[in-house]
Amino acid sequence: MLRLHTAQTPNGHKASIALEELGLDYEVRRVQLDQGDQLKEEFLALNPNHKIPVLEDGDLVIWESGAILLHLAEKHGKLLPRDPRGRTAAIQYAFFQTGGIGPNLGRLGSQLRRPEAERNQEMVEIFSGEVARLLGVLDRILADGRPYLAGEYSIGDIMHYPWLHPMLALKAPPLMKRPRVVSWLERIAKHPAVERGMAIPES
Ligand SMILES: N[C@@H](CCC(=O)N[C@@H](CS)C(=O)NCC(=O)O)C(=O)O
Repeated sequence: MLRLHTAQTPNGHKASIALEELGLDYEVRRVQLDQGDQLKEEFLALNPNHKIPVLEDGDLVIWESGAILLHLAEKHGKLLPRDPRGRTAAIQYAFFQTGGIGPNLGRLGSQLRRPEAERNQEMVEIFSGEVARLLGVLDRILADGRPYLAGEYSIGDIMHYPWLHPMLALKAPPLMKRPRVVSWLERIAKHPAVERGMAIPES
């Protein structure tokens, strides 16, 4: 039995995209973050760090999106290249996302969602500068013409997509300046499982 505790957020979408890519049957438990469901004892028993996504796979409980995707990919023998170098590269890009685009775009987004007068302009500049720099790093990685970060489609790509999707949808200038990154995201978007994963949980 697979049960995904999730919400309509980029970190939640990483897990639902991976589950859809693998064609697995799973139950979805919607966590209402704005109502504090994640702080309730029942949820803290699953993840003391009070964050989605959480995956229950039988009696195994996994939190942290990277750990969830790695577990699923290893268990089902997909979304990780078979050759050891490619496999290591895919894991490297997954970790790169959790330490890079994730926290920086997350903190930038939380500043930009505030009314302008309440924003910390210094923070906005720091995080937007770092996001622009990380887009440049992705651009350099993709400069050799590889279709996906680790050569073939992997958890490294899935980890990035839901975070960069809003920038793609908004045609955000720092992203549009990086046509290779745009093409890579558009390539990922064409996977039917990505569209399905992005729609979970249904509202
Ligand atoms: N490093 C974690 C981050 C997860 C995360 O930040 N989840 C957010 C939603 S995108 C959350 O549940 N926040 C609720 C809270 O912090 O109370 C992961 O990759 O799974």
